[in-house]
Amino acid sequence: MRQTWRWFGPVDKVTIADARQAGAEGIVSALHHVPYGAVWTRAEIDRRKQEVARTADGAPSGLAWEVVESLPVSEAIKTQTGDWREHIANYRTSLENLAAEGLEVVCYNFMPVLDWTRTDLAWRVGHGGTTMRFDLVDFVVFDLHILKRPGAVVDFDAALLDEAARRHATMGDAALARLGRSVNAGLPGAAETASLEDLRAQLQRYAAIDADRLRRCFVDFLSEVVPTAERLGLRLCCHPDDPPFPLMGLPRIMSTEDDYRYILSAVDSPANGMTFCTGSLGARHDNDLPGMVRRFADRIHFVHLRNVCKEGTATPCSFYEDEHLAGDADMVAIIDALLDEEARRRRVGRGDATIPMRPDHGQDILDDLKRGAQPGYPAIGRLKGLAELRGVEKALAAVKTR
Ligand code: DNO
Repeated sequence: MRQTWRWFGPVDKVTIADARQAGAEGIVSALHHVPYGAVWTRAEIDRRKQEVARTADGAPSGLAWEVVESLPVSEAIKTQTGDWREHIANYRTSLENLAAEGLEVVCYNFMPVLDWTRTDLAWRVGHGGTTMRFDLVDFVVFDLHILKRPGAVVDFDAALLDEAARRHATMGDAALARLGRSVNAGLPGAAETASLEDLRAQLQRYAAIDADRLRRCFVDFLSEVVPTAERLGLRLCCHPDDPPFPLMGLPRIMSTEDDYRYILSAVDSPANGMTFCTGSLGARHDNDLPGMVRRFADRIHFVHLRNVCKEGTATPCSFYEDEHLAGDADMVAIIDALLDEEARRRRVGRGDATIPMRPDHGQDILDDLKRGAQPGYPAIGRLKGLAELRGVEKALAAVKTR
């Protein structure tokens, strides 16, 4: 696999030089400053390429921007309202521009309103470092008592509502404010600190959109952009819902094996692929991760390797982000299946036989605790994850060639 590393651009407190020292071979990035729905121009794409190509002292970094994460799909497109047709045309233009600048792999997601969602961005783990956590009870407290979403009570059973009421009674203003900030961090545009009012307005946009309707909007979007991607030799790859279940009454339609099967066959093209995120998909017991790698193998264009530890056997459940080789997912079996797919692609002469992967997230350890990088994207925690994953890959590859 190609060992890549996510970089958020010059604002990222983890530098390109750090990525190089961590052993990354390529960079995953996006034009985070461009508003959703607008065109990514060649000039802006080129600027990011130049930023990746050099370290802060001007020396060549030896790294290139290899994967786009994400080219965002606007809420207008997802709901087919407002300027959605123009946004789709712009999406196609952005794909043209990315291809002209030499990029081939484009990750995106189709989650309404929220991107990833956690209730604690710095949950203390046994070794003294911190990690991100989704606590279902805290989330219910947020939904009922902070967001005060009308009708939220019908989404939860009596036992969970009781527990949330008890938890809420123990929480002071500071704890509630912190919870609100943690959930907000996963909202697109979180940098502009989306307010609760904005969130309520966004939810309102989805009042008449159920899972079936959202799925139709998704297929319509893909029918428009996948032919362009195919013609340009691009590989689009949809990231799964994180977490993989509905939140705040919003439908989520990329959470399970059936969800992916439906979307990949609805627009059946190699350009319509999957970002295989073990951490997101791994937060459900009914997702058989190594089996899914084998069944979707030829459409996996990008891989996020991360591991969660689930608490409870139901969906939804609480979970926290464990170390890359700890947690519930059988990382060795997953990497084994990915290496088999790479070998198969090489046998059939596919140009994309080396699949880009990145160590997804990492716990904050050692100096990470002082650096204040993007939530989930510390330098040392990810370096450690990448080192462990690289070791697994190397060992499995050696066994396979024996
Ligand atoms: C979180 C990430 C997601 C991902 C998007 C892809 O850390 O995995 O935000 O980038 O969902 O579109």
